[in-house]
Amino acid sequence: MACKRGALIVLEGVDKAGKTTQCKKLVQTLQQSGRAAEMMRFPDRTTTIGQLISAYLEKKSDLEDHTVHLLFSANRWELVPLMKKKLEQGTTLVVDRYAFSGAAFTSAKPGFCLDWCMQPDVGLPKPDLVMFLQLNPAEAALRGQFGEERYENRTFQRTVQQRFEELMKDSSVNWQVIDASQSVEEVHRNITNHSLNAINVAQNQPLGELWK
Ligand code: DGP
Repeated sequence: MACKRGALIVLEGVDKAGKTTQCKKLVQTLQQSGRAAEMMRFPDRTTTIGQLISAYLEKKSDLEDHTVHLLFSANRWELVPLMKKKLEQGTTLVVDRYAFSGAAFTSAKPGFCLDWCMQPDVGLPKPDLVMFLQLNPAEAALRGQFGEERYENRTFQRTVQQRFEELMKDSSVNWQVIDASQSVEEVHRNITNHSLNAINVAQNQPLGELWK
């Protein structure tokens, strides 16, 4: 019998929502329960394209806005063969940010519409589940100052949040909103429940294509 495919699970949210912590905990819990699971993150700063993006985010270089948008997308596409291979082998992928961050962050810049921003990512592997870690700006502020990287300021993040809300209206994507103001353990329990469901459903379904 062919091995059942893994699920593609994405965590999204504005900065400070706790995505990275929750991705790591989810992978650990899945592994401890005997399931094959690995974490990925976008941007993946280790590739050649990722290094260009990293320098841009650290403000060590300036790149034209359309250009950097396409680089972020290219960084996801270059990992697609590896993602598909792992999923086919039965490994569940827990991904810290994906095309939704791509569309939300660039479309928060003046002169960009959401539709244009989504186009380069059309056809990427479609997540079986996208969890949006919801945290209002006041709660995010309590979690400390933003760092020094590009995009890390409150006004920009508020616009990003609005763009995510637009994206969540798309019912072709399995969105789940998670209240990220709860304790780390409570958020983890919620995320684990949704993920176990998605893993069960994904086993019997082919991998889809995003925004198609
Ligand atoms: P992180 O490594 O998760 O801190 O993400 C780096 C920053 O880049 C964060 O502010 C969100 C932003 N970002 C992530 N993906 C994209 C993307 O595809 N396009 C744009 N413009 N920004 C992105």
